[in-house]
Amino acid sequence: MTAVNAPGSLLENLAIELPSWAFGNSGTRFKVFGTPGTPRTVEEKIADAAVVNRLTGLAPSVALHIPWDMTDDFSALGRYAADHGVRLGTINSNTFQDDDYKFGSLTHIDKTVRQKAIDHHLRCIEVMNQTGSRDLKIWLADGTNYPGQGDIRGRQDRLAESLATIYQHIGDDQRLVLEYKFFEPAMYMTDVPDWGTSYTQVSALGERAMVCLDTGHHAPGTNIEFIVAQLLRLGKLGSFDFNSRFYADDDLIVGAADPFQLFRIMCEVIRGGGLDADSPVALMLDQCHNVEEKIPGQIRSVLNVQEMTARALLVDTDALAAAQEAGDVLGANGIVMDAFYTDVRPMLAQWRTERGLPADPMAAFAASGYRERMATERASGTQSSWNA
Ligand code: PSV
Ligand code: MN
Repeated sequence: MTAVNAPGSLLENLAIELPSWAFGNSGTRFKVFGTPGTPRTVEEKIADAAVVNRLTGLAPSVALHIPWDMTDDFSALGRYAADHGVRLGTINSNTFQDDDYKFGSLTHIDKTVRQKAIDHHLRCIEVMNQTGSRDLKIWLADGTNYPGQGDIRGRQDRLAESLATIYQHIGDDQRLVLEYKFFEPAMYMTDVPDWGTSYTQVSALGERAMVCLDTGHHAPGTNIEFIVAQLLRLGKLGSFDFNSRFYADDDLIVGAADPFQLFRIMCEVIRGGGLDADSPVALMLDQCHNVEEKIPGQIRSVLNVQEMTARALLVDTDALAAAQEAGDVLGANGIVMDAFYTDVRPMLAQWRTERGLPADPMAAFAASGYRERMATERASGTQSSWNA
């Protein structure tokens, strides 16, 4: 077995995409707190994301949100990102902040509103053509609050029709990934609430349409690693949005609420080939840092994913298979728990040092003076937030 930290280990393949919106201000329904030095432009968000990559070697790409990150020249933005050592990744569409979408977007009963939402996605594909992005990620706020408010079946049919129109414009090297979420903002019925609905809808489209699994979008107690295993088995797991939750869609730092769950998910990712060199699975973060600092928040997040991946790679799979075959329940469980309880942090510090990275990226960021420099340089202007 290759050592977890040896060259050639699957750990080398770990790449985590950062969301541009994690670097802007965010909050709850009650308050959005600003932080000194928060980016004011998409370029500044990319510059901050590049710092995370420079210090960890784990985050080579940045996802954009349209229209939040709209700019005149996406080719130039791509060059800007490359100059900072990162590339532009997934393009996220936004059909949830326009009055026309009050009763839905791709599912809306009014054809003109549906067409407007479809056109927005076609614009996103044009952006992808300029940025060289592979994935169009669709998350819909569509749903209803009261029984009877909408025709559940009719909305599914319209969704299928709208997605088919968008999918026709997806290029040969591009993909459409459909994210599901069980509630919010709609409270009674969400049009894409679960992996089964997303799977059903993308399966009808074709090979280049896949499911996006956001770890925060499940009911409490859901066995997420089972869904991971199933989607990988079906060849339809396109991407992850990593974050963690205590109560609802909390968008907290991945691995903060339940590192054991993240470990179990990474075990299934590895088991299903999700870390192999030719894997179609994109690992992304979808988080918001409401009260903590944003850049260290993102550094901590990618390190958490790396830590749980390293622990998952420690599972002695041969011994586990033997224990399973022998019906050795506690032996099998012990093998998994041994891996989970192993402190891999010294080994990962060494992994970083060998690659010319700081052994402690959190300390390196604190000592870099970047935070203080940005607070001065970005003192004026309007800080980015959840708006266009
Ligand atoms: C809303 O729940 C959400 O967090 C979805 O998870 C999307 O991925 C994200 O916003 C960006 O649109
Ligand atoms: Mn998400």
